[in-house]
Amino acid sequence: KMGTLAVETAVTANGSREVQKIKPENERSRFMEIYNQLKNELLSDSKTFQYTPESRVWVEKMLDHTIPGGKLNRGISVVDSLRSLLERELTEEEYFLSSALGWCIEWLQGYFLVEDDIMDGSVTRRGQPCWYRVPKVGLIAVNDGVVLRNHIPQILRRHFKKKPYYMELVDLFNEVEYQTSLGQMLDLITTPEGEVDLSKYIMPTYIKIVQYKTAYYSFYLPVACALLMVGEKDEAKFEAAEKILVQMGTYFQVQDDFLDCYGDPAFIGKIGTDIEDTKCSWLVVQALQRASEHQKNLIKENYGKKDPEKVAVIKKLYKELNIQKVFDDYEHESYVGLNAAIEKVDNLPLQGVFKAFLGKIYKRQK
Ligand code: DMA
Ligand code: MG
Ligand code: MG
Ligand code: MG
Repeated sequence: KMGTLAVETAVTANGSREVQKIKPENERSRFMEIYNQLKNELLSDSKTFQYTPESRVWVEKMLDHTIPGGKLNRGISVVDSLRSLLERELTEEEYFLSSALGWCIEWLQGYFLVEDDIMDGSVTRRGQPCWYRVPKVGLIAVNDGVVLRNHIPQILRRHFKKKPYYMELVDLFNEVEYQTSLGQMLDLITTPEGEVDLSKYIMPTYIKIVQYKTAYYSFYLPVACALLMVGEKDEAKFEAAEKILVQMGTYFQVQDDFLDCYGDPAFIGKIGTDIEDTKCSWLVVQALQRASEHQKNLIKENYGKKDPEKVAVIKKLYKELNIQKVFDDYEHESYVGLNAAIEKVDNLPLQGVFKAFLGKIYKRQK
C-alpha cells in the first residue's frame, strides 16, 4: 500500500535521482480517508455519549459541512513537517498520527470559522452557505461550534494518550486556542458596531490582532505538533519556529485581508465583509497612512456601512491611493524578508519546513 503513495523517485535528464513530491490529489484523498475514520470513531463512541439516530445525523452533517471543505493546508502541513523533520518517508503509524493532528487543527479552524462567520455576518464559506445560514441551523451553530471544539480532546485522547508527548500536546492545543480566541476578541472589540474611530486603525494594533487570531493556529501550531512528535525537547527550537512562523502568519493574514476586497468570491469561496464590518483590515490601515484630510473624512463617512454605494466609495479610494501596488510591494518585501530569516536557520530539516510553508502561500489567490 505504501508503494503507490510513498515518495516517487524519477531519473532526471542529467541522470541524478530526484525525489518528487507526492501528487497533491493523492495526498488529499489519503488525508481525507483519515477524516472519515476520525469522524466514524467520534460518532460510534458510546462511552461518552450515546447518539440517537437524529443526533448522529446532525453531527455527521455538521462535520461534513464545516470540517473538510477547505484547502487543508494547515492539516497537511503537519504531515509534511514531520516528513521533513525526519528526513525520510513516514511509516503508516507516523502518517496516521500526523494526519490525526492535522485534522485536529482543521477541527480547531472549523470551530473558529463557525463562530467567526456568525460574528462577522458572513454569507458563504468554502463555496457554500456558512453553517449558521443553513436552514434549521441558525444559532444552534453556536453550540455546534462548541461540539467541534470538544472533538479535539476526544481525538487526542483516543490516539495519543499513551504517547510520551501527550501532556505537551494537550497543553499546546489549549494554549493556541486561547491565543486565537484573544486575537478574535481584539479583532471584535477594535470594531464596535456603529462606531468608526479611525485612530484605532494603526499598524501595531493590526499586527497584534492578526498574530493572535491567525498566525499561531495556522502556522506555529502545525510545526509545533510535528516537533512534539519527533520528541523535540529544546524550548529554543520551539521559540525559533514561533518567531518565523508568526511572521509568516502575519503575511498570510495580510493576504486574507487583500483577498477579502480583491479576491473573486467564486474562487476564494467567501464573500468579503471587512469594509461593511468596519474591520481593522490591512487595507484600511494602509489607506489611512496615505489619505489626505478629505480622504480621511470619506473613510469616516463610508467605512463600516452595509450600503453597497458606501462600500464602492471605499473601494474607489483604495484605487486612488494605489493600495493594490502597496500590497504587491509588501508581498515582495515579506517574501524577501522571510527568505532571509529562513536562510539563517541552522537546522536544515526545520529550514525545509519553513521553505515549504512559504512556497505554499506566496502569491496565493485563495
Ligand atoms: C478569521 O479572520 C480568524 C479566525 C481565527 C477564524 P477573518 O474573519 O478575516 O477570516 P475570514 O476572512 O476567513 O472570515
Ligand atoms: Mg473575523
Ligand atoms: Mg470572518
Ligand atoms: Mg478575512
